[in-house]
Amino acid sequence: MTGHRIVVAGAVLDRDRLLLAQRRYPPDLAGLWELPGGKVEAGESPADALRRELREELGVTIAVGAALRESVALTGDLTLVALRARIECGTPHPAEHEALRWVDAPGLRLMHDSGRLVPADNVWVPELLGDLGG
Ligand code: 523
Repeated sequence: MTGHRIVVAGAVLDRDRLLLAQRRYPPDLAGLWELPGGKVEAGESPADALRRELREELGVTIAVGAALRESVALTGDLTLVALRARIECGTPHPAEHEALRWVDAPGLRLMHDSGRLVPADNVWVPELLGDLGG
């Protein structure tokens, strides 16, 4: 398993809305919107890593739920997975992102169709639209 790393992203859901975060880096992803998250560190589960990342990046405490079905092979040895999450405590603020935005199903579809999502995250849109009732 050396050299193989998991990146975990959070599908933070609140009723009929999903939280998106606008990346600042690297240049090819800057300005695009993602499910916030980051790399799983040694000794962490993906759920642990997501709780840590969203505390650091957004200042919230989350409860982690079921994984989204698809995972994505990124460049290098990174595999991207997504876990559903719900905010238990706090209001999200962008400590590391350019901005945050809550979108409903039409809003998510618009972000997807206009090419404003980070490329890898497009794979989750159909399943997320189902969650959002769209
Ligand atoms: N993605 C991605 N979608 C997505 C996330 C959270 C991450 O495609 N929703 C990609 C972007 C990077 C890689 O996964 O190529 C690592 O994500 P990053 O930079 O958010 O992870 P960090 O913050 O742990 O990484 P460093 O700050 O670079 O250590």
